[in-house]
Amino acid sequence: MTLIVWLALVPATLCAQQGATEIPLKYGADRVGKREDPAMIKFRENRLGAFIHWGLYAIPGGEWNGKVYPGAAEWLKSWANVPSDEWMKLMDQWNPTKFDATAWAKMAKDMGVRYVKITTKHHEGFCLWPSKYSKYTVAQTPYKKDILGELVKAYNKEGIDVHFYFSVMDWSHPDYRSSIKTPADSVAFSRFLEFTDNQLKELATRYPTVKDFWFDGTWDSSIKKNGWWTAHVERMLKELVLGVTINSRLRADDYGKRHFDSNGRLMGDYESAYERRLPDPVKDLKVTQWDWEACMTLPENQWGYHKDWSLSYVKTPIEVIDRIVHAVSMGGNMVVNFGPQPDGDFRPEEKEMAKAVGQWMRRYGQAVYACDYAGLPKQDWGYYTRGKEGEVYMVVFNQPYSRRLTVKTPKGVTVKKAELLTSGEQLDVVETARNEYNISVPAQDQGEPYVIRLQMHSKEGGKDSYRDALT
Ligand code: FHN
Repeated sequence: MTLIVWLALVPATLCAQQGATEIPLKYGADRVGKREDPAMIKFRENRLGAFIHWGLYAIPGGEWNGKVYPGAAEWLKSWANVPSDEWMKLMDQWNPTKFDATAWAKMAKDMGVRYVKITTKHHEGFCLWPSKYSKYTVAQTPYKKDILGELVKAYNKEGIDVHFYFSVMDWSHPDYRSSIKTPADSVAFSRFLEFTDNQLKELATRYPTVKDFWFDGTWDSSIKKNGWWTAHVERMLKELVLGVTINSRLRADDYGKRHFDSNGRLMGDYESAYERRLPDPVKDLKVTQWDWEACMTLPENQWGYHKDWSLSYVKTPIEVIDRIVHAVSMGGNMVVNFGPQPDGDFRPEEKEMAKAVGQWMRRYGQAVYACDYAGLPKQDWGYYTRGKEGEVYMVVFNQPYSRRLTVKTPKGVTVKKAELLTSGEQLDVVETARNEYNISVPAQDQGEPYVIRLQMHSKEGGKDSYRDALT
């Protein structure tokens, strides 16, 4: 049996379906299992993305009328109870003189991200493109220009895919309802859904290179009760943009069940519930059955620009890299958030993080891009990933005092060779017990998380060199 065959068996085992009674659904999952077309494979192989949260909220940066609110800056309108017409006056100050789409794209390229998710419209309702369906857009600001269009062009020029974040919940729209209590609400909300359809069609046709729509603000009961509409949006966008991917957060089924339908099947193309958290690498292996994407902030919970980051712990670049690799080791993507300043520049902490992640990715990206769950039991030193050719990487975050890294293999699988990815230094491989090995750490301290490439062999029906204990 080849190593690849052994690895291919792992998800199949995990996928075993339980024989539950099927609930008939009109608006449930369109598919069972992962999409395997070229666009989805590209989405998956990209593995590392950046999130851009940029809107009017960047201007007050968490402060309203002299009071600093510690909550997420993009929710300030809600924290400070600011009426929409007052909030929208911020548009008069939207003039990001330092905004340079080419520089943003270069920074993303240097960081090693393969895609960028941009907030076309966040909950506040301000549109980064000149939508003809709203008066709250970049076109009505002193800046005037189509920010989204500039970014799509610049990122694509660097070979970076662009994904559109879109909040269905829109605090600026008079017809939005969080719940439907009266027939009048129902009429207003129908108008709102039509407006949303128009904006989405506009985005899909104005920017045809868009690769993904990432929906947010879909948790209200008004939307959950209109599962048909979420299924319709997915289909509509897929007809407009060939290969486009859609996150699970958009969807609700006939019974208002979100992400996974009433039969437990994923709706949309990938699970997007992992926000500021990750699956447990030992207990949550079920996530390897579907595509998924996690997103993270640098402070605990700030997506848009907040002027005072001292209010929260800010993650170090190594912690960011740890989360990226953790996600990939469980078959997911990671998206790292940026909240640009109102002047269009990035704060120094974000620039430093992007630079450090980029330096690491240039050395070790081979163990991240196009990699997947390796099917080996988790060890304390870090994470395994598996490359497209079946090669296994050990990404070492915790260097043990014993200077020995434990590797445990399934029955019949042996470790033949271990080498340091950067220099090719051969590391000792010692078989210490049945299906258990010690790999020596590199002679020199690497001073950063490093990667070891393993050469493994799987023998069909081969005999183990240890006798089964008859106990
Ligand atoms: O409320 C938003 C939040 O501001 C941010 O955009 C995140 C990103 O995943 N999504 C929502 C909360 O789930």
